[in-house]
Amino acid sequence: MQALTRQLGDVIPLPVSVRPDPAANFRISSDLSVSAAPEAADLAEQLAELLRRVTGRPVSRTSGEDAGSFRILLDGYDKNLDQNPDQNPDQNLDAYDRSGKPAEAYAIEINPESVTLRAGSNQGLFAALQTLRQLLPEEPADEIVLPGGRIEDEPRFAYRGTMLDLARHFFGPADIRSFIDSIAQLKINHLHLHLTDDQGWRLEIPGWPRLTEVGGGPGTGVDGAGPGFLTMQEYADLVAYAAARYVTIVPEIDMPGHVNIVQVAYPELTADGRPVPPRTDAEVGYSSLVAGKEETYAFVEDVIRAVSDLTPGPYLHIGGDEAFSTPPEDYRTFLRRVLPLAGKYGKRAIGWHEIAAADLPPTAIPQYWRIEPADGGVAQAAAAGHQVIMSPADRTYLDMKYDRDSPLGLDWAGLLGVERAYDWDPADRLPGVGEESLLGVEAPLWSETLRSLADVQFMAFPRLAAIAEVGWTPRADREWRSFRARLAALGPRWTAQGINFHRSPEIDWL
Ligand code: TNX
Repeated sequence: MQALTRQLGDVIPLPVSVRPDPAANFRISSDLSVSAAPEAADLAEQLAELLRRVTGRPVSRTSGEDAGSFRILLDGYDKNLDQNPDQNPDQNLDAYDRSGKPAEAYAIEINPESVTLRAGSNQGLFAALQTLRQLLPEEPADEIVLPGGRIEDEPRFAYRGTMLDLARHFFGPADIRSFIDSIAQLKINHLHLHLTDDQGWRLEIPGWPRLTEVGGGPGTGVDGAGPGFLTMQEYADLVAYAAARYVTIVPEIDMPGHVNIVQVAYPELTADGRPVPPRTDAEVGYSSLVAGKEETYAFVEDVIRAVSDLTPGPYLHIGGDEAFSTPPEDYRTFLRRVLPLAGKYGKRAIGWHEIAAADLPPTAIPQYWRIEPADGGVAQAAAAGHQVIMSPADRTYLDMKYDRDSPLGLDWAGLLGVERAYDWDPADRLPGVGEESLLGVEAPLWSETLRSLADVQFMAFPRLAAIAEVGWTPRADREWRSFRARLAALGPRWTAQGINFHRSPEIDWL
């Protein structure tokens, strides 16, 4: 009996092309070795480590690209990355390689002699490794047989993201690292950190110490239950940790609304210069920076410069949502001054889609988050050539309750079951915003009702697996029944990893 643990296509997100060859299964034997190009040494070590864990056997590293039973091949120009000053191999997060192929494209070939991972970049090899991980058993096993055949794969969208709200409840570096580990396995490649809001400020900024002394201190967060902040060093370490897993951190500083804690810490930034009391309720739309005050822009520029300096990734999210207490003309004035600052410090601005009401620099990216079936501002931005990120709350908001019985979460966008998170398409969500306008999809997780990493996991999994497939797999290949069956098999893997996923009754968990 062959202990075939998985079929070749039992992977989330579903690969573009899966060609099984049942005559070519690979049986893991005692002499296991991994060979790789020197430029892919990190990946080789990760693979060796994974194999040691699931086989309980020693795994040797051999030199020479195609000498091992597991082979890692870097094809093409990428071998010369080191000679290219504008591409750092540790941070190779560009969406496309020079041949126009997505940088995450990869192939896996499994035959009786060997298992080969092949890609044009380390980023692609990392994606291949995540696929292979799902073809291996989740727990150590004596006999392991990998299904024979060939997978060829590449993403539909360059941007596949999720978001953690550190402002309503702070999650520390260990929790964030754990979350990064889980999302990277689903080929989610962007983590947006909502670092500031009315209830808290979670990133140290030079020259503005009270932001975190006050804004990260005791009693901050919703119900005062989520204190804490990241030092600059902790943030930089997290960015590096994410980059090593090909996850780009997208920092958000929310403005001009959602700034109550800023004005608690620095009353000179209120309209009349008078102090305001801290707030720990979950109301929105009552606070605003003052568009007509020069102090505002000195503050904002200091923050944007500091965050940009700490962030190697291309994006800076400036919020822009729910500025209900900012007069519309002030809102436009504010963004006319602030959006170009992202560019000044080398970043591409993302903003919640309300920013479409302002004059946008050509590279600015509106992120659609509402539940309405159409949005004139976003359609106009798309027509003007802007890329858009899709996060419609009724399909992607991981803080919505799964069903009426969900112990956590909100329901203003409706209940969001797993099928509902899966069964939609970003390219026909908004009229005038088609495939060619989409940078990708993101599933935000707001933390008003969350108190722990276990809560984060409960809300994110399994729905984030659905969004991961929506963002990666070609539309025509996606099918709920197939996804549902593959998802059932992820359950034991999450259990083995200690992930507190929601055992949704929509899935026949294994
Ligand atoms: C709306 S989504 C908000 C957040 C809340 C969230 C709760 C968005 C851009 N703004 O301030 O946390 O709803 O679901």
